[in-house]
Amino acid sequence: MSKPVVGILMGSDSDLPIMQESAAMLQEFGIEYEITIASAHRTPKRVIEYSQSAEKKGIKVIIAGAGWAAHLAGVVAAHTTLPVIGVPIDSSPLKGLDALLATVQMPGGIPVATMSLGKGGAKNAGIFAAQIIASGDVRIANRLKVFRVEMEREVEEKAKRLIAITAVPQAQEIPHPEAPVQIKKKTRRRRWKKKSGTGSSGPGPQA
Ligand code: RP5
Repeated sequence: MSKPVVGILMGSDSDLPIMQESAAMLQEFGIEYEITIASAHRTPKRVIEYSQSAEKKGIKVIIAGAGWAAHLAGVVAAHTTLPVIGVPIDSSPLKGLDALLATVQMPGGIPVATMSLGKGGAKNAGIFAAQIIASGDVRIANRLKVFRVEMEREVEEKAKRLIAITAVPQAQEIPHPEAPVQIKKKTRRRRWKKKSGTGSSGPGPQA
C-alpha cells in the first residue's frame, strides 16, 4: 500500500454517511486516502496540527466536510497551501444554508473550492480531488476519462429502458385528453303525409 495523497476531514462522526461518498470516489479511481474527524470549534488544535503537517506527509489535496457554522474548510485552508475542497453538509435546522455560506464565502486570499451541499457535493469532492491529482498522473487522468464514458453510457441505457417501459403502440390512435368532444347533432326528419281528399300524391308539407 502506498501513502495517502488525499486527506478527508469531517467535523463530526455524524458527517460520515455524507463524507463516505468522497471516499468511494477516491477508491473508484485507485487513489490512496486517509479519513478522520477534526472540528474547527471542538478540536481547533487538532485541525491546525493536521493542516500544518499534511503536506510533509505527502498529502496533495484536503477535503473538508462540515455542517452548521462550517468553518472547518476555511480554517484548514488558513494553515496550508495545499488545495482545500469544502463540502457543506445539510445537518442543521437551516438545512445546510448556514454551512454553504460559511464554507463558500471565503475572503480573498484564502480559497476553498466549495462543492454542492450533501452527498452530491461529497461525491464531487472525490472526483475533483482526482482531477487535481490527475494533472500530474496519467493513470488517474485516464481513469477519469473512462468514468465519464461509463456515466454517459449508463444514462443512455436508462433513457432506452424508460422509452421501452412507456412506449405506446403506434397503431392505436389515442385522442388528446383535452381534444373537444364531437357531439353528433340529431337531425329531425320531416315527415310528408298525403293530404286526405286532395288526391294529390306528391309530397307536400303537413299543415
Ligand atoms: C459540525 O456540527 C459537524 O460537521 C456536524 O455536521 C455538526 C453537528 O455535529 P454533531 O453535533 O452531530 O456532532 O461541526
